[in-house]
Amino acid sequence: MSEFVMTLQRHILEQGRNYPTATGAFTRLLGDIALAAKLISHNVNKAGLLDIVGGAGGENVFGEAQQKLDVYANQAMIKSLAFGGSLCAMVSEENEDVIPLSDDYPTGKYICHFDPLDGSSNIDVNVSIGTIFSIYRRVTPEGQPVTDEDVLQPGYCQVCAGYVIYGSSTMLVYTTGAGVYGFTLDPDFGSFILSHPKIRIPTKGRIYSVNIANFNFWESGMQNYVRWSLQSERSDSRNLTNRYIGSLVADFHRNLLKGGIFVYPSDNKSESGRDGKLRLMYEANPLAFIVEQAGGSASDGHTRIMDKKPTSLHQRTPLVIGSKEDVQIVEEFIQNKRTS
Ligand code: AHM
Ligand code: MG
Repeated sequence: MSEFVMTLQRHILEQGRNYPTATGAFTRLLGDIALAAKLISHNVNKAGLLDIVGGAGGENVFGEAQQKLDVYANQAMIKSLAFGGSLCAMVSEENEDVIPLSDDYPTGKYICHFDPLDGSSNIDVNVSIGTIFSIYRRVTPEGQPVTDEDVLQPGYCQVCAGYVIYGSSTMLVYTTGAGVYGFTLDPDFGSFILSHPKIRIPTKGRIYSVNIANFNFWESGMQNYVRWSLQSERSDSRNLTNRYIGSLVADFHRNLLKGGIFVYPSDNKSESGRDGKLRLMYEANPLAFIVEQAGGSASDGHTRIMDKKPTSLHQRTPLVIGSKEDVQIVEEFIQNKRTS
């Protein structure tokens, strides 16, 4: 064996060597996230078998307590992260407020925002779903209660972001600002093994991912973009192809590896549609950090996602994310700088 296998744990430790004053808290935190990912992956994989999809409550055929998978995933994240001593706050898409940490355990300087199981409409039909996470360092003094200043930091303050995709295999992809690395869970060893080092997204791609059923609710700029993408004779002579799973992590992951763009723009379907559908803190910011580290970009059509100053935990944002040149094209259409 010329090279020893690179597990996620070894990778985090090696990256930590660049920070001689590191306390190990961050390494522990990522280890806790990996543990939650394994628990969730295990349950996602036996979802049909154990009849744990569907409503929470009751027992399955084996007499085990049933839990909806998204409830389970949220609990798995909370319980895995709560006691490691690295965090001073946790924020979940599934909880309205900041999740309190028990006084019985030590706390640390990090804050973790997460969407425990994104793409929940796909749970019951065996389509890839994912967990997304984002880590910040607190800005107020340690030992004090956390404030909005700590939990509502802009995306450019993230120290780490990642996602886990529960697909044909389970993968964890993360960045700490020094490139993007993907690890595949080896079910035999129970370890995440480095399978995708230094992921780079092509500067332009062929794939565009949008929910075309919302066409009539979009602003004219977005409609013009899709009309343009349907033309066979475009000036860039690329044959575009549409791929939309409706599971953000899966759509994003495919486009990250193959090149392309995912757009969930603002719409006038409802009052809140103006802000799009996806959440700034749990979905847009972490994926924006990853895509930028891979050479792509992310915007709300006008502003870089990571420059947006959050005003509330569950704030929504329109999202244009993927290959750099493709994001630029969509921005030009959305800003009505071009119409064809
Ligand atoms: P969720 O957090 O309730 O699962 O919703 C987010 C999901 C994303 O995974 C996906 O990109 C989007 O909703 C799909 O929305 P739509 O069905 O409107 O196209
Ligand atoms: Mg979500």
